[in-house]
Amino acid sequence: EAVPVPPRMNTSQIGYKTEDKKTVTIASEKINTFYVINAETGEEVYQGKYNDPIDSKATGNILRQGDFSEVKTKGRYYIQSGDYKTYEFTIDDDVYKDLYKDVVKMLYLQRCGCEVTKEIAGDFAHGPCHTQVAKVFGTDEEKDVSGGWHDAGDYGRYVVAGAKTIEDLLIAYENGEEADDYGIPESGNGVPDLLDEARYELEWMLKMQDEKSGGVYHKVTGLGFPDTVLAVDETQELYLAPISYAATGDFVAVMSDASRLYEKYDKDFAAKCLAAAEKAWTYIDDGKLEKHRGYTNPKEIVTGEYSDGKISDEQFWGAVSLYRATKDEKYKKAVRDFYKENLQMGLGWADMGTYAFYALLKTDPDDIEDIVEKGREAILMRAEEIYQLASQSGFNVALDTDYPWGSNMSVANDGMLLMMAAEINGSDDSADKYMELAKKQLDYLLGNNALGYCFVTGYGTVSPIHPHHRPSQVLGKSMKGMLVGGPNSNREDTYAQAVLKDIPPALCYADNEQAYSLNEIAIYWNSPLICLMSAFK
Ligand code: G3I
Ligand code: 9MR
Ligand code: ZN
Repeated sequence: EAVPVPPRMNTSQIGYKTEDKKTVTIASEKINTFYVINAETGEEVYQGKYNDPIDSKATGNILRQGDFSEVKTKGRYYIQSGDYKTYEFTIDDDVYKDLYKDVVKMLYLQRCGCEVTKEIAGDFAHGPCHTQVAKVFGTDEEKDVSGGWHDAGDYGRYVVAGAKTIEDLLIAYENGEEADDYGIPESGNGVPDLLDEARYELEWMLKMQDEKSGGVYHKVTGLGFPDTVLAVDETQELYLAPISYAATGDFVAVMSDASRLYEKYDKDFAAKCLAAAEKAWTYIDDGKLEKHRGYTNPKEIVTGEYSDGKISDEQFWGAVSLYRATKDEKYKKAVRDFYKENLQMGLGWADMGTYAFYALLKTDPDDIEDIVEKGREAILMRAEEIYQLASQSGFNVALDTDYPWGSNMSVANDGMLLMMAAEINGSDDSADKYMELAKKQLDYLLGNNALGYCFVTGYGTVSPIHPHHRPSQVLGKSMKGMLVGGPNSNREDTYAQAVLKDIPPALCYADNEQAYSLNEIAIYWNSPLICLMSAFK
């Protein structure tokens, strides 16, 4: 099978707001000049020169970037250089409105255990799915854990993945995203939609806690991945996989945050979240830290493992968030006790250190100034690292030649980190530079990348139409508003291995429904995109 040749010139396929920084990338060593053309009139509105060539190992090409930020007049455009041109894009201040709404609504469409209505979901509507009780693996005990979001292209519900997703929504909310009109059933109820949507997952997560020990089950899935069927047709027996320290630490963190943020809207719910967090904390703070291990699948369960050998970051995040919510001295002490020099930084489902430090920076620092300072340094150091790597990439991203599974999440997460750095920085000129670069992470995801894909389904000129997403596969058309995983240079499915043998890292992608290591979708890939877009929409 031939791999399609990507276009040589790329911009965001959605477009830019009038005042945005705007860049185009061309794969060409020789061409020096580009022309911005009004697509309606054919008129040339701007002429610019490309920057110095970049020898891009990730793409196997020489790349050059051109800046056309000066074009600020609303309209429809494309850019031309010699025989090459970009897809058309728009310059307008409401250019992200519909896209953002669908990217948020995607989470509603992933809801499990309730009716997803025809009115909102169209052909992706369904009745309550996965309502059967689950067996606690290895016992005869049964438990109701209905609700939550389907994780991804499969129908598993995983706590660590859910926790990242929730946290991204809560961060966006705390930074001012309070809209209540995205078209979910709760829209217009006086509670911001991001909080309503996050609560759907929080309510499920509360059920995932073992009341006795306070520990939290790692996930609920069948023993194996479902066939390619609709959610209501996955009727295999569901199992609660063993309690894990990662899930429990994450649970403490998001429940603590929920207790702070829902207080204003629903005191009872806030109190319930705090009680659950404190109970879960007792499971972690058991005086036997040296015995804590990461989760691994029992051999009978082969669904997503979300294994993570390093759990000190989850536990530290729990301590920090509980302290932030309660201001209680005993949790401040826990912050110190659970702090480690080599905590895993990150905003992933496995590496939560950055969430922890970001939260810590918003907490009363008395007596823990040294740890707070370490957090600030770590975030700013990473921002500077992203900045350096991005300047050598040709597409303004920090991916080098290692494109991991879900590389689009890495890009969106980097955007989030740059926003955090801009916020905590203190000196304003680097705040501007970090915000500009954060915005460029969005431009990459929307088309300014080596593949010439807008990686959100249903948007842009060329976007995935065959995602690994069971409902889309069964219905034979893609659900809208989903961010796919994107290029993965490790080629971790048989399709990728067969088709992408000699392809450079940044181009290891195919819009094929079998290629789950490239073209799956996930709630926690949409969520950093939501958080990122909330600052620029
Ligand atoms: O940790 C290494 C890192 O050291 C190395 O630099 C990098 C190289 O690119 O790879 C890193 O490991 C990868 C890991 O994700 C962390 O990024 C593994 O190769 C990769 O196999 C692993 O992929 C995960 C995948 O499940 C397989 O376990 C994805 O992150 C994760 O998003 C994905 O999640 C699945 C669920 O299991 C099931 N539901 C769907 C969901 C989305 O695909
Ligand atoms: O559909 C599954 C997807 O959600 C996972 O990310 C992926 C990797 O764990 O596995 C997918 O399921 C496939 C399974 O691993 C192998 N047999 C085919 C399944 C569907 O393509
Ligand atoms: Zn379901």
